[in-house]
Amino acid sequence: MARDLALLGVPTSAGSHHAGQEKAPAAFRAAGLVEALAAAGLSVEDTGDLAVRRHRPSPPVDGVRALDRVVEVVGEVADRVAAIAATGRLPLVLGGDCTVTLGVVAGLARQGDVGLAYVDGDADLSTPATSTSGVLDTMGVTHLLGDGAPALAGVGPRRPLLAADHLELFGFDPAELDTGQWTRLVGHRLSATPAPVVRTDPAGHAAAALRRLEAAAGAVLVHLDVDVLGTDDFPLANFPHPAGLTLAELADALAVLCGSDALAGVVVTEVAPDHDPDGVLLRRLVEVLTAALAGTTG
Ligand SMILES: [Mn+2]
Repeated sequence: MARDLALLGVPTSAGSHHAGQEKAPAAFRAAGLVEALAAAGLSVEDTGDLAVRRHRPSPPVDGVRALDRVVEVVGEVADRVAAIAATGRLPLVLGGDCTVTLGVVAGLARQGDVGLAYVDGDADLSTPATSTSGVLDTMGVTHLLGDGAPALAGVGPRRPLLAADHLELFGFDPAELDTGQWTRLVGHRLSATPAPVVRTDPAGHAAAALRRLEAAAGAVLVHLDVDVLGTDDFPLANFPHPAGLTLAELADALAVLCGSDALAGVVVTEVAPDHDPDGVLLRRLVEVLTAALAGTTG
């Protein structure tokens, strides 16, 4: 699989509950991501990082916190991703919190049609009107679907950024969704494969989700929020998800998703390096990512 990757770091925790995720791009590099990709035979250019945006406590306005900062970083991500994609390379984007994915989708959408495999411990279907936290990284899918704060839902070349059939929710913990989130999931007729279902056949369910995305869209972006992993075994994420997938289950699913001929990019979010001071977990994640991108899993 000859692939040219362009790595972009987005060190932001502006859209999160607290600081820490802004350290993730540097931690990925320290864990040897670039060298591992190259050793696996992939061509990779490290295009560097955007400016650091560390979380600042701020009161909610119209139900959301830090909207201006998040809109700013999302716009910068969109510009950089569009520039990478225009050169024919695959963006490998290292967040940062989950709002980074809005910018990746917006950037790829400038090039054409894109579908999204949303591998995440949550459905991120909170809304400004119903959220008790006002934290924007709990509302990413809401904004992708054109709802929520207009400044964020409108960051891309079209609104909604994604039609409902261009989205696959994959690996979320069903216990994390409140009745409002379930109602929006069903109301949009979203395709959803929660963690207990993924676990029965990770590769098979990933293949089914991929087939649906490839049929609906010309290109497929893979979003990986590491909180899809069970945090009792693999406590790398910002927010704990005890009922998440094992790393082996994720590896099987990710290999299928990243094996798509329509793969248009990968974005990894919510890594909290402070939870992994020796980099042990991150090095294991780097192995999984590298194998998935190089097609060498199993
Ligand atoms: Mn998320």
